Amino acid sequence: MGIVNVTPDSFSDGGRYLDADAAIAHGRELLDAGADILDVGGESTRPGAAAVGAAEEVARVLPVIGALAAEGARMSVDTSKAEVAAAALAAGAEIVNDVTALGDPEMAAVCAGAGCGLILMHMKGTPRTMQSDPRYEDVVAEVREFLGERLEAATAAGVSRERVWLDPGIGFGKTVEHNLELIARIDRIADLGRPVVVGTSRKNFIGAVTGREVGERIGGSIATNVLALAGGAAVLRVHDVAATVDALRVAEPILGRSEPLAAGAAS
Ligand code: PMM
Repeated sequence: MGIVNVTPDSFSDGGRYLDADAAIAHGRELLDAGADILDVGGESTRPGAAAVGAAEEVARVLPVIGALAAEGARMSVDTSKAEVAAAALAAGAEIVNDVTALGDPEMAAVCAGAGCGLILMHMKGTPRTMQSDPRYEDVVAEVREFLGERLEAATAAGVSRERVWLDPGIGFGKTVEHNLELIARIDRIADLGRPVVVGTSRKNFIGAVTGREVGERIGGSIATNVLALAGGAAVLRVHDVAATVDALRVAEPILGRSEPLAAGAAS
């Protein structure tokens, strides 16, 4: 899954693709580099980020989704707002990537009605507050329990279980140690029985471990993605698609996996 952030302030690529044409061109590049899905987002969720209104978010993502859908791209929309999700689905997105796991009470109905894929992610707190001293008794158990509970909430609200993917939310209300532990135990999330999405790309914990600036975290990002794959992750959300695809091409046969990573719809 290649990341297309149409935002002024995302932590690693904020401002670069705010212009629709630049974002569309970037999306094409990621597809050429081997991405199966583009994750298009109009609101930054980096620690401390300010919220964006629905109208502004729609104005950012819709031209990008519309243009890339016309070219046959498979896309998720990275939004926590039902209104934005509905507009993006109408414009051709097939998956809703909701980092609040149905925080908007209308979101499940939108997804159930559209029959789209739905990514439910764990976050402790909100982007504004989440990195101020997050604590868990047992981070893997707590994230697993939350995701299992949100999966049940989604299905109770009419979303087909087969359309849901789960994401431990690396970097969302977690210390460096929490993130490393979650990546080490992806198998515990995968055993909930749904495909697992993992997003580690260029995140701060990689900087904390390597001492590298955001643009120099590709090696650390690839290490986490290969290990997440080995642990049973199905979808890897990344900025550096070409290098990650190379790494996975080598890792997959070693792990005895020959299927493309994210083949078919959210199933
Ligand atoms: N991370 C970010 C944004 N959206 N969605 C999912 N499902 N999982 C993630 O880990 C995730 C996400 C923040 O990263 P960015 O600012 O590079 O987009």
